[in-house]
Amino acid sequence: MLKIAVLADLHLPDELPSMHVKVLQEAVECCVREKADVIVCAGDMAKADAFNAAKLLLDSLSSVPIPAVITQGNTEQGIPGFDRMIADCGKFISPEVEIFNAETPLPGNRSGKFRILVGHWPLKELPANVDMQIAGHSHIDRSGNGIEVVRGLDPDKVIGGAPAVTFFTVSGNNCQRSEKVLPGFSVGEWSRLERAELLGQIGVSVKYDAEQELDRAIELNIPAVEIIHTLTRNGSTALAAGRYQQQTGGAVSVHLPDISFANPDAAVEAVKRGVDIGAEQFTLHVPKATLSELADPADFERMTDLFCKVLELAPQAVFGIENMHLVKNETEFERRFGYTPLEQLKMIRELRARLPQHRIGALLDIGHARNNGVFYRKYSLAQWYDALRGNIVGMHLHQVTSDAEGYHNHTPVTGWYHRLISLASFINEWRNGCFAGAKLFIECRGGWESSYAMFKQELSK
Ligand SMILES: [Mn+2]
Repeated sequence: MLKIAVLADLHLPDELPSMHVKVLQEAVECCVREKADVIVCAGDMAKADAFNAAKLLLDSLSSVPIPAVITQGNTEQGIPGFDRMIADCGKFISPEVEIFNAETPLPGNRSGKFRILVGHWPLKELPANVDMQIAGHSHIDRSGNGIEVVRGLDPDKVIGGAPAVTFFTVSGNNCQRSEKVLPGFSVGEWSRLERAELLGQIGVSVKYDAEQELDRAIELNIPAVEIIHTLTRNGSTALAAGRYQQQTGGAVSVHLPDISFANPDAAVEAVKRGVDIGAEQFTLHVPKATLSELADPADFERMTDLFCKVLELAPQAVFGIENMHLVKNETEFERRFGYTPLEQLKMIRELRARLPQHRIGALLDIGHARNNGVFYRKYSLAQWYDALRGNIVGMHLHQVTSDAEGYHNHTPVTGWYHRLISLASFINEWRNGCFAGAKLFIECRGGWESSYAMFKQELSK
């Protein structure tokens, strides 16, 4: 009998420390605890260009007395010298089983042993001279026709369940598969009290019909609502917001319009209307200005002046400055400001320096952080949480979907571990206190009902 442990798709970044490093340690410990005979890495364990991460991976694996077979994923093909680093990890032979990575030529003649091929990409069809393929890449578990795909370990990408080590126990021609989920990534581990606490942070973004949506929020006793500023022009919104606050004790936030040099006063009237309807919190985007418009420190100061003019109108309120995402046709260099955690923090720090009595922080739009062009490769969700820790006053959440036309924001949230946003990393950071009670507003096109119902059901168990 032989027990094989499979690690895959961790996407370990070079910027250490991070949640992913902890996952690596726990995954390796899990292999030891479960008495694996061999560890198989099915690719994409380290991010592209992440040389230090690749070294850390190999160091962790060599710190335990278990042999390893490692194959290269698409990301590792970009790490200089990775192929040489794993040259000794091309195969594993036991009396019963032989395991080859995709880089090692398969011996032509069969030895009669159970033969496993480890590749990053799942094959369409199993070659005749192989009994089983182990693969990663798709971040979701799949099993059939001898091709075994594992969901892997990345808390930002894992689909269908929490990050897991997959085990195969081979005995003769029989192979049993099982998963060991890593601790810390599932609300099922939480106490009833913790689940209720998170549900108490989940609010909704009112975008269409303020009266109808606020009355529904009263019915469902939703603890917070964010109202888009255009709806506050209507007198009936003020009445409905009053009803909502009175009957639920919930918090009202207003999403303000963008401030830009072209439209410097856009948010002035909106914040006044927000104060009138009793808003405790406001969301403002980072400045709607290009990098070149803000390059000169004098221009950045001029923009900060415009923001201060708005913030001064509501000294009692909390202000969340929202990150934005790279949009079509924008390049890394010719784009607007505010697509990285550092830019979001820069704006927040400027404002705090100017208005020390105000409460100003980050409104982290998780969906925008995910759908962020080239920047997603640099700043995964776990890295956003890390960078903004201690500064988050609110969040927006929607799912991101992709098709032939590209990525789409503001689609409904249907579960914890879905494409393209997996909330395993969020679950982990929530317990670390990263979000410190900040409200999480569901912000979906077409309404929040189904997404809210999902969270309510999951967190009321
Ligand atoms: Mn948003």
